Amino acid sequence: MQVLSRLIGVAAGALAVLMGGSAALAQTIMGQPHPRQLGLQAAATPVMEDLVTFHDWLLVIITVITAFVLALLLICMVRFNRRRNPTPSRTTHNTFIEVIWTVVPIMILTGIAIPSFKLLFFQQNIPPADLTIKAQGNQWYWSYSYPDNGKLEFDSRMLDETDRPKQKPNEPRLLAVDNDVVVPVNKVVRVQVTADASGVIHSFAVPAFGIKIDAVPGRLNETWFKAEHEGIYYGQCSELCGRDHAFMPIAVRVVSDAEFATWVEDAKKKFAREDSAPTAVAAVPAAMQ
Ligand SMILES: [Cu+2]
Repeated sequence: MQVLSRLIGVAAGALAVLMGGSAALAQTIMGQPHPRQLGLQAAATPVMEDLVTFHDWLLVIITVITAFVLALLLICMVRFNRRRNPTPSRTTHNTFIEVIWTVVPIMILTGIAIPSFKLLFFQQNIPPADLTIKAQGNQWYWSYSYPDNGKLEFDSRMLDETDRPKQKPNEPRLLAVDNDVVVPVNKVVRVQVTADASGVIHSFAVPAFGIKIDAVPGRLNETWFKAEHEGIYYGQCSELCGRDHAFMPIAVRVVSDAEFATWVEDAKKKFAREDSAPTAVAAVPAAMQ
């Protein structure tokens, strides 16, 4: 059933792209939820591709089991009800059936466990990274640093509905931020995740990348992604963390190597200037109306 709904979801997405008539729309649909979406967001990393495959595999198994149990129930209800079968059989024990109902579940569980463990190792073993970024959850915004690129640090706050239409009118409400995290395409990016030492637990999650990892004060968690398509990918804090939990989105902009190099140079100047200037304590973004 869900396979069907996934197909409908994909068809609806394709239709939206055709109606919009632009590749840009296809790209935006990739990294964010879209109207009438069913199923998962489109995969943008090898990990998410495997997650989707695994999800679909489980769906097949669940569907077969459910259909089989339903068929057995229906057969029992129709053929062995009191009216049609007034004198029930007293049969107990059937070695063949007992072996079957022991062996088949073992085979099913093995068929789930093998791809599941493979996927788990794929997610957990971080390959040699081309770039490391550090994401810190604060109350209630994310801040990012690029340890490979010197002192490059900045905050990323959600644009409220006063600023977003002016600054980023094409980006979605509640997901657009002032400063995106920028990463190069087709590069392994290691993400170190933590939270403000005096703060609370957050969770760094980007659905199209298949990553979700807790940001815990005083601990450094690690995950990785390798985005295979350029575009903007949105995520949200996925740990109930307090008042503005719903208003601390994550926006990752995946660009070409050349664009990334240019961005790093510009960002160094931009954020260095902001750092050196005497700054007032930035206001926590107000909750949306
Ligand atoms: Cu949070």
